[in-house]
Amino acid sequence: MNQTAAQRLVFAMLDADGDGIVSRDEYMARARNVALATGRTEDDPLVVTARTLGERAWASMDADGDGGMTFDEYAAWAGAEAFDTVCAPVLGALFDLADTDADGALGVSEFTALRTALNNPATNAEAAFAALDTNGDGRVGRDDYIASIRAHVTGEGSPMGTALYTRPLSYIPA
Ligand SMILES: [Ca+2]
Ligand SMILES: [Ca+2]
Ligand SMILES: [Ca+2]
Repeated sequence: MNQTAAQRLVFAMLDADGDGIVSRDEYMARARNVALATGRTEDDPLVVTARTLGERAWASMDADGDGGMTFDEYAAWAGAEAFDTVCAPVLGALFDLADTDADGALGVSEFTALRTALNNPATNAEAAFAALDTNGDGRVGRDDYIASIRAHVTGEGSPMGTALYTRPLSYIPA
């Protein structure tokens, strides 16, 4: 999968209502939805961190500040540097919300809760977990998770990214 195709899949996930624009509300709902899915309250320090990093990421992505991000705006922004400075901290913060025992790893149910809260079908999340859990110990580490998404968005190719973002043949839009 080339980088543009990979970015289109990520953009489609961010654009929850499918209108072709990622709104600020759609983006900020991500941290809120993960917090809800993991039973955390708004004043949980990890939730506050995720929200703060999300707001910072949004300010960086919505370059013209009109409250919406088109695919062209996203594609112009996305890349290795944006990932490392902006996306990786957000993904790490969301991972931490799902890591209820704070041991730096997620089991399949925690991972699926995280990714379904982020708009991925459960079957994709389970396939992504299997692709990432290469030693089969039933756990996925924080660094491996972030590195696999980085490989996807920078076009290096990521079995986990392909499993996570590609819609299954049976996918029927809601
Ligand atoms: Ca939208
Ligand atoms: Ca914009
Ligand atoms: Ca854990």
